[in-house]
Amino acid sequence: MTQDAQSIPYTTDNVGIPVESDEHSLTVGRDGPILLHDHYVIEKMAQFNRERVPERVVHAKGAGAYGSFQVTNDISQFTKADLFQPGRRTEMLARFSTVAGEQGSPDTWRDPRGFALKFYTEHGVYDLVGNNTPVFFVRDPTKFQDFIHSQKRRPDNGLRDHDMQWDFWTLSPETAHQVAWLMGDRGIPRGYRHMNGYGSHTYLWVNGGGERFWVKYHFKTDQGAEFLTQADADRLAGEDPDHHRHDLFEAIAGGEPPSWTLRVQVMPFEDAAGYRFNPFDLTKVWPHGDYPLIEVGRMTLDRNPEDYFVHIEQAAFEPSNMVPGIGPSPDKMLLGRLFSYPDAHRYRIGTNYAQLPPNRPRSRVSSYAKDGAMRFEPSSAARPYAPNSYGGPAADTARFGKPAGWASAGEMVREAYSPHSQDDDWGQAGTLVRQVFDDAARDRLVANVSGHLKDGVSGPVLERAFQYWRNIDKATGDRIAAAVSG
Ligand code: HDE
Repeated sequence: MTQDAQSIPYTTDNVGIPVESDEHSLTVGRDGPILLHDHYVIEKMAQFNRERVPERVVHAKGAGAYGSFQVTNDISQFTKADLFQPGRRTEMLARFSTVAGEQGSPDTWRDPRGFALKFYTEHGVYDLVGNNTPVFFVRDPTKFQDFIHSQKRRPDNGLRDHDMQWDFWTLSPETAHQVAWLMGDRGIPRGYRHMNGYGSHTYLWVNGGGERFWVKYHFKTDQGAEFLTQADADRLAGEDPDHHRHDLFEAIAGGEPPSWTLRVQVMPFEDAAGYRFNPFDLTKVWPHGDYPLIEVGRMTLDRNPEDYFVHIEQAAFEPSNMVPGIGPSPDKMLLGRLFSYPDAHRYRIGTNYAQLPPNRPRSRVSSYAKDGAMRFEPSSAARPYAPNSYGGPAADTARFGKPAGWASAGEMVREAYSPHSQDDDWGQAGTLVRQVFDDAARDRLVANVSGHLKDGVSGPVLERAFQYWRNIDKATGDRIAAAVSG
């Protein structure tokens, strides 16, 4: 024992009672039976059996850190949100993650990456829960669960299955844009510090005068966006399955805090109806030439969590946490998510999850919530009901009463979005492959896709996959078919 005995704390049980031994159960004589009243050994075994909370059903493997967001440009003409006011600095938490892998899966699998941000603002917690891609596979939440099922493990053999992945993708052409992203270089970032983040959805901003704007968030890494080749990723999956978690933790511990510059695209509220693409379709981007990027500020992550489970495993990010000046948009995927995340948190970490250290606001809570398992904050009101005449909280509708929303009307239907003039499933994917990828990136795309298709994809699905890629870009599709059939 190197430290002097005085400085080492004595072992206690969970309620602080000094224990008699770290190594020996209580028995009758040295060789006799263990006694039921050995409270400490029972506490240790029972606690051990209850260490796990359900892992996230998607985004189970990740890493996170605390930091702050500093506004560097005056964008108050677009939003009254407290954290985006000139000069404001806001404490925050970020968590990055893969999507399909379980908690023990390798960081370097090909997958979109979660880019979840929690801002502790003066008006409550604001969560922006995005990915490292500006688009997503599907555009209706009804298909999300099916999509995820096609990417994870089959119920019959418990195995992932490329045939199943391509069966879903080729039967759902709206996936083309995100699949082109996924199978390209951005499908395996070199590390969490070396990838961009996006809000992905279109959100609504409201300024102090009540004017509304549609916005898209872009967090550009200040470390430079870099990727891993499939071969490097496969090697690292074996050598260092926690490669990205290592990298983030050690960079911060080593005094190299990563940062990202936030810029937004702002669309005037009235432009949405006539825009050439459906601005609320999550499978589409807004070309930057249409709505250029405007700088907002910089997020810097400079503090590792002191306890991974407490601060990262129990972090509860929810797109429904939108503060005054920020609202949803008609994006059906976003609207679906507004229900799903709080539901997931109540199931995974309990009804009072908002009181846990990573989730609790830094600003005042004056809600009428009370009781529930593991509650440790007193209720805000001795008489927990509204309206009430005993000084309980009352909504300030003069300041916060106008919902951030839009007009809506029509019959109840189950149909796709109304198409805008240039809406289709292949165009933007083709633009990505032909104009954003260079020759070397296209070569790697062909190698990545053909390598994936060769691994277990059956005849009919394979033919559909070749046509899927030809619909995206004929030359690339032909190259993929030749590489697989070659
Ligand atoms: Fe998620 N997603 N998601 N997702 N998602 C979850 O919430 C869901 C989607 C994203 O680090 C879950 O707490 C639905 C898009 C991230 O803790 C769950 C739909 C985007 C994280 C859930 C989507 C995301 C999650 C699982 C379709 C990028 C991890 C555990 C309507 C814009 C956050 C949990 C963290 C986690 C639901 C689609 C990003 C199941 C229903 C699109 C970064 O509630």
